[in-house]
Amino acid sequence: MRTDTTLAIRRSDYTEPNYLVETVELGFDLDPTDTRVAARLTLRHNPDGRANDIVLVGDDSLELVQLRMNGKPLSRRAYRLADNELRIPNAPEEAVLEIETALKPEANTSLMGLYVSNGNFFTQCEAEGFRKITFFPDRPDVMAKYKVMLRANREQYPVLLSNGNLIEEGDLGDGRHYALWEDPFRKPSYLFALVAGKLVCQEERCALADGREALLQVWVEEGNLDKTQHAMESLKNSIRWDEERFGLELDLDRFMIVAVGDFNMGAMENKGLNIFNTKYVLANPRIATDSDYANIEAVVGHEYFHNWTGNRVTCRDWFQLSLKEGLTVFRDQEFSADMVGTDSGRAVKRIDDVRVLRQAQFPEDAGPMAHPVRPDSYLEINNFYTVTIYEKGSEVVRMYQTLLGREGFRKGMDLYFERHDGQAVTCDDFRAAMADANGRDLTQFERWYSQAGTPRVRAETRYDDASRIYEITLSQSCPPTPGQKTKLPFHIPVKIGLLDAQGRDLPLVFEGDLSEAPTTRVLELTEASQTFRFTGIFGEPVPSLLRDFSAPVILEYDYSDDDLAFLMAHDSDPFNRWEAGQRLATRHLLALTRAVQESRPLEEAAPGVATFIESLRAILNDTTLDAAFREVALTLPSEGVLAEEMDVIDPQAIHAARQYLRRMLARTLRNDLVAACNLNATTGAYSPDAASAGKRGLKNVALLYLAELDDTDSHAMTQAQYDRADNMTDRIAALMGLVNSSAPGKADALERFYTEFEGEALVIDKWFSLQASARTTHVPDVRRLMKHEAFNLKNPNRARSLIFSFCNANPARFHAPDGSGYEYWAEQVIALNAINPQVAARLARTMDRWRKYDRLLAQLMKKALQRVAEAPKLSKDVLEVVTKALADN
Ligand code: B3K
Ligand code: ZN
Repeated sequence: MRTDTTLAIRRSDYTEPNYLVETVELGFDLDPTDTRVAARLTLRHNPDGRANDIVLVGDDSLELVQLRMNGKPLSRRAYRLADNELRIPNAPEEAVLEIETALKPEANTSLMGLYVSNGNFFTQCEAEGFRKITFFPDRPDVMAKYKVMLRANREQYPVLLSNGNLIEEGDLGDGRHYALWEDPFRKPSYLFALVAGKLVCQEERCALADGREALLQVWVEEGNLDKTQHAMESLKNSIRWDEERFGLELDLDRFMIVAVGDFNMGAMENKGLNIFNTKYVLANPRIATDSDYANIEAVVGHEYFHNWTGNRVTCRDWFQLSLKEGLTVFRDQEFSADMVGTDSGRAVKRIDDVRVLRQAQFPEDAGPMAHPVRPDSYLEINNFYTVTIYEKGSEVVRMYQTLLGREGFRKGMDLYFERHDGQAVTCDDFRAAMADANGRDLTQFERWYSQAGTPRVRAETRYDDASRIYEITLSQSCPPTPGQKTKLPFHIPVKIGLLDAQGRDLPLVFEGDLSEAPTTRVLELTEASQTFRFTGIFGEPVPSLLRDFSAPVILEYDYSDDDLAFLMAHDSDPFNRWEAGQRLATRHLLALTRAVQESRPLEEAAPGVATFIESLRAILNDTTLDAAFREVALTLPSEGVLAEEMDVIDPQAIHAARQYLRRMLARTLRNDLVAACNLNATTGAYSPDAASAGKRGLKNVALLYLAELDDTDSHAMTQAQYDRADNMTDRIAALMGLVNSSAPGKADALERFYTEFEGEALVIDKWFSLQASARTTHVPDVRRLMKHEAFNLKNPNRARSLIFSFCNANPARFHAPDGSGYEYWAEQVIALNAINPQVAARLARTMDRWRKYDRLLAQLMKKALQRVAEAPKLSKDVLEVVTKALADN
């Protein structure tokens, strides 16, 4: 098998570019089968660069039609073109290059570079897509000013968009027209974008804090203008929020969002011309759920916030990706939290974010693709747009705020922009700004960037009755990860509180420092082990540790069941209140899982479970708590999170145990659940605001518990909600209840749903996804759905809705003991590899944890991985993932 490690790009190999590009003029003659691109680049030798070689990169798919330097055609001997590199040796200090390339956008199924989606042109250049358009020093530390001329048939492509300001537009005769765009800001090539086609827009003028006015537009295909309002509101809220929270203003006169149905990721922050997956733009109550609304707000915010964190200050090289992504995720998380406003609303947002981290990033950190927030090497950079770079990266940024306080963090941000506006910089530069603005030594904090793996923090406590001293000893360790056997201690902020017997927070006085007595403190753990002493503690308290999840670690403490029930009922930190419930649930679920494995009766397997359900009853009925909080508190840890808690993963046993507990809960709390459904019915016109969404969320969690009973009452209730629903949130929840049951109306509901929404691609995605993750769906059913007329492997949303949902969100069926799920997976990875390597590589990641499964499953998984590894014409993307999965380390 190939292990092309020599192809790896290493962070330590970084060198400055030989040449800098001052200006880029691009002329596009757009045609789906033969697009011509004329590029005119002015280059200057970089004093810090090494040789006088101009080095440009261009993809295999590019045809080089013409190449001229300083007005003269370059002879074939004056440059070298090999392995995607165009090198002009001994070039002059200043050079004007004119490059003409020919491309075939319609044949481009990778959705990188210039491609066609539903007849319209779009680009995606991050990370290395610009090289599919022209030969260029396609690296983020080369920043230039762009002027872009677009020419195309007017009837087919009435709208022509690119970055920056529209300078001129007009007719070319012969049925064609043109538009000339100029971006006043220097930018790296990955932020270039163009859009051309039949599109319409909703637009608004928006007053900015400095008195200027900006034109905001949301562009969509005809027929979708009834679905753009929420994106527009989200954009305006984002603009206001960044002004208020960070003093950052929109620097353009015009800001555009364009929705496209074929897109590899969520969205892209191209300067002034954000391109979005339709999933994160289009919404109205008929087609979008509450979480769609929330996601749209978050992604619109995220891309907008990139305008400063990413675009104005960008990355020196792709190893620094988290510099912009971790920071921008942190910013979008804070934005969403501020938009909810209430303390408990903020906590629910925090809980949701931590759930994602645990569900996806912790396993990544424990698997073969584990990498530091600032990786050291890669084969294919697209494989590093990971939950580690994004979500763990955001946690790392959040820790600065926890350590420095909100104001200190803001000072650090201000200094970062003061120093680096217009530059391409590193994660070290960001850390230096935080340290210098606050006079803090953050040297050790660097290890969060360089060491992979999820640290474990073990807490031990001791109470001394005589001296009234309470001691907390924190010890940290971090498991080995590929290429990193041993780790040095991290700088970990551990936020804590202590609860007295009545559940009240105690003042926290450090031994020897009576100056302050707050009820929450951030302990800074920097050694392998440290002890913190609190004085004046009358009676042994219950510790509330890692409040608000103050660091991305696994916290271990020997809580008794009673302690956890107590925290569940009293902790003033809503995150830890939720966390206590999750710890208890996990404990019981793991006990039940073991009983399933050993064929012991489940009734006796988890003795404390009845008490736990009573604690949940109290929360369910506590109307002083937000509905959204009650919803998350009632949600059991997912099968994936439970799997990570086991030494050897047994998906069937986990599933059986979780189902058992869900049914038991439904039986025990039946009346309370029915009441919750009734009390939380929302009336009047649909609104996606947090309070209404919270009510629907609680009601639907309750409904889905009841649906577990699979009896005539629950069938009737679910069917009634399905029939009456006037919004997608309620409708899809009811459909899920029906599909996972034996309700007589289930087939009919599925069919009606399809017919009603046939024209709404995003809803049909939900229809596929819901079936793919239903427990009644087995491998043959997924294969059958693949043959459905609406299935299309080339559309990433559709592929994700069926294939990914089955492989990643239906563990009990995917891990069928006969290995049929794995065979299906291998076939799909291989098929996607030929179409879209990025999407294929994402799917390939499903097998990351194969070594953790029981021996029989692991062998079958390994076989499937080998089958993929040996497939012909494997992309670098897939090769990297499967090679790392199979490697011994
Ligand atoms: N920066 C883009 C991601 C581009 C992915 C390239 N494979 C989206 C975002 O994080 O905002
Ligand atoms: Zn981003």
